Amino acid sequence: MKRFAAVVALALVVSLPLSALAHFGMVIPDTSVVSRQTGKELGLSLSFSHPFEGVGMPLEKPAEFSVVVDGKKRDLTGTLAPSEVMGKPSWASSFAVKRPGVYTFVMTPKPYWEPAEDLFIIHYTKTIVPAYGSEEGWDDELGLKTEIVPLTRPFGLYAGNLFQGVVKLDGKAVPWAEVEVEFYNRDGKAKAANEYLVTQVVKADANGVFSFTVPNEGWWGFSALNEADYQLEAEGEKKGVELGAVLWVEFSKWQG
Ligand SMILES: [Cu+2]
Repeated sequence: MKRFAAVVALALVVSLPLSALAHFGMVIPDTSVVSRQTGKELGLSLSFSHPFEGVGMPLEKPAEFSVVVDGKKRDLTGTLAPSEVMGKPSWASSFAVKRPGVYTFVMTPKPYWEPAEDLFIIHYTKTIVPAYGSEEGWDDELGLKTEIVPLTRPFGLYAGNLFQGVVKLDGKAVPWAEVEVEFYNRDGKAKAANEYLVTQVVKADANGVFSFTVPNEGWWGFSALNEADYQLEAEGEKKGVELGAVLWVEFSKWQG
């Protein structure tokens, strides 16, 4: 009986590919830096996806989408328009960046019920966009339920740079937090020789600080995962909630 249970458990593990686990909330602006050259109109794409594999999931209209600059928050939920990312329902927004500053865009999705993992998923997703030469406030903590506070300035980065951040949950650093890292394989050109190369994993240290050296240019997502201290109901039962603190950062190719 014990042996049978072990075989069933093994079969379950084997049948659930690693890739099914690495969902990422995504907030991808059409430029990582706003300048006179790019113009003030910034388009943003919000989705819930498997960024390396290009497999989308439907994203319900987020509970909130906002931008924080100089400690002030502006609600942009009303600007969200239905869109499509990786063939699945997603959302698009557009924001006019009129003044210099560091603009942090934050998506708070509604809880996503994932039957395959028997839990809800909420990925608090941030992307930090500087405008017109300003860099004040790139390391601000917004006070989200969970978030990655960057220690490396999260823009103006080269591929090959080391990226560091602190994982916070309820305002406190999370020792040994697990952070998943994934490349946004937008054109599908990147190939993974095996499934471990799709999502990479790093753990924070005793102070909640994680470090990762990014190998290639493009957008990279960092997702720190923690279990919520509350449950939500699905299928008539209380279920666990995975809280993700997601940060998207663009790395540029060295020129010259
Ligand atoms: Cu998924």
